[in-house]
Amino acid sequence: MIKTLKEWGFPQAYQNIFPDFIPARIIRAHRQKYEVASPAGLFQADLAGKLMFLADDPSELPQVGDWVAIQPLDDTHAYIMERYERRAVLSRAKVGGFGSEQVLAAHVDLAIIVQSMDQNYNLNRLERYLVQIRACEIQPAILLTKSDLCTPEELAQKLQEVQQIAGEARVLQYSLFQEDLNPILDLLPAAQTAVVVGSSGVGKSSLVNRLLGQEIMETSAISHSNQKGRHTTSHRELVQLSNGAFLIDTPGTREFGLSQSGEALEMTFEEIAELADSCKFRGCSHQHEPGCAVQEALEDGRLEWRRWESYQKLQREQEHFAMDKVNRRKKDKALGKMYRAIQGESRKRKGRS
Ligand SMILES: Nc1nc2c(ncn2[C@@H]2O[C@H](COP(=O)(O)OP(=O)(O)OP(=O)(O)O)[C@@H](O)[C@H]2O)c(=O)[nH]1
Ligand SMILES: [Mg+2]
Ligand SMILES: [Zn+2]
Repeated sequence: MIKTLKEWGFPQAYQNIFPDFIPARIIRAHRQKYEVASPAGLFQADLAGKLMFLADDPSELPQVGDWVAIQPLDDTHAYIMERYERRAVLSRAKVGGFGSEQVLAAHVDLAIIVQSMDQNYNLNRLERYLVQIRACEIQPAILLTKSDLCTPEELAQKLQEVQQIAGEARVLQYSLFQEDLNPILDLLPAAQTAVVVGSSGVGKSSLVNRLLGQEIMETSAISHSNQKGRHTTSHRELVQLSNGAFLIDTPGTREFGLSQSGEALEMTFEEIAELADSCKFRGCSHQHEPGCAVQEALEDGRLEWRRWESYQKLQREQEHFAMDKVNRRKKDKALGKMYRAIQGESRKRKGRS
């Protein structure tokens, strides 16, 4: 429960924005049922009508991690009256969403990408997470779990491969049997918020429980990770560790679609961006042009084919998302126009009768 707002990282600048209500943080969200923590205690909360109607996009609705202003109804129930403006938001492309995004968590400082060192281990997928997280302007870190399932040689190799693609992101290993949690706790300063993301079964909730020192999150009885089977965690949830840091557990993601662009792709594939700078032609597509530094580096092995293919795939995906977004906006606009025209027509008719 919130003791002081400062300990919870409530931004100073928000202090006098909604003076009639109590500030609270969303700790659980399931469809439009919320649980919030506030200096006045924990509440089950519903959205006030205004918030529901004003949201022209579901991503505007409060999500786990959001700061909101509440009006208690009694000791256990409240209405969410307002949502404070968001700092960093972790989002992804909505599956089949035609260029729309889904917000996974709000006011996030760090995103820990969890991958287990069994069949879940996949560098392309790590790169996808890195790009999207960086595009959201959130600091990424990588945690390789289930290190007990690897031989020491495999472990060393995987750590090295991941270090190579991680850039400035911290890379850590973890196993349920590991005693020392300090390297992970070092990532999590008091009052900061980290979200754990990754496929189902990689051990996200087990880790959160370990860090809490309590079995709060439900975890799977089967220890192998899967991407197709049932998810154990069904909703996102925010908890506070005894060191004062916040952690958001999330259900395993099957698809972590790219929804943003910007510098994140170049940041994640630095060697490709550097090579592209020395191509002979500006605007080189790195396919068949003479003097293409990328093609040369691929031929002499300085650039890995896997990296190049992964980069191209993510780039295409970003472009598709941007295009879908433009098309969806156009369609929405056209629909809005049609709707207004129909309304105008019916008003005219009413005026006549
Ligand atoms: N061998 C081994 N098993 C682990 C480790 N960490 C977690 N597990 C097991 O992996 C299984 C899945 O763990 P969960 O924590 O439920 O996975 P999750 O990532 O939260 O999965 P979802 O909630 O479905 O997204 C459980 O049976 C854990 O006991 C580890 O370090 N080593
Ligand atoms: Mg879980
Ligand atoms: Zn080129």
